[in-house]
Amino acid sequence: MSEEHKFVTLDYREYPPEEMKQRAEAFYKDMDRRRTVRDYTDREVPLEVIENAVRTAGTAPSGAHKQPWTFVLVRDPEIRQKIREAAEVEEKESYQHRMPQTWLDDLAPLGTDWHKPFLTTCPAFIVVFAQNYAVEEGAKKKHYYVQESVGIAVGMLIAALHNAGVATLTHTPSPMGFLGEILERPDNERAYMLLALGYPVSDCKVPDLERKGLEEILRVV
Ligand code: IYR
Repeated sequence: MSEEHKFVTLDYREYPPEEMKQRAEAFYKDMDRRRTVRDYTDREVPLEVIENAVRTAGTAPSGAHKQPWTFVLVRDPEIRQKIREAAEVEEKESYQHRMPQTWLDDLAPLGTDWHKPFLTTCPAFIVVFAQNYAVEEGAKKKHYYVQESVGIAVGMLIAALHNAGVATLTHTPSPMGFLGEILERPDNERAYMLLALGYPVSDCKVPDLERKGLEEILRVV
């Protein structure tokens, strides 16, 4: 163990088995109500709520604790319009020419297409950037397991927003290079995902999906 790394006592809480079970079930039931929402009102979400959700995302574990992420909260209507236009150019090309028929068939039940109105109707979105490396005093410093680390952070961000009553939509325009350009991000950052957020329209409809049961996703050996 390296001398210069300080260790502190873990703030660990053990719950009695009954409470443990109750907490696990309650968390699952609440998370099971989360659905990806495509239809938003323009109602503002309090900034403090989004800030705390991003703080939560920033608690994710990461390779060598490099925390290789940047979250850009985009509220400015002009920037959102610009991003929507650029995303729709790429998405139109993807849906019409780049995605094979099997992929389009798989998406058909979800009702998605190249139109991305939510990018301008929702009050804000977060563009998550992955830092492939760091730059310290002009020198490149290595980051590790960047995709895994940022993926975990995004999952925690979605859970944190859901917990606060904020609906989200993971959007992956492809290719995503325009996001770094419009948001003027440095060369070490690559757009990883766009997360639209807000309040669903009243009587919001979502696809009637079923989730795989535990017997399909868990093997105990
Ligand atoms: N990138 C597009 C298309 C898309 C792809 C998958 I896989 C989805 O589950 C949903 C959409 C988009 O973000 O709309």
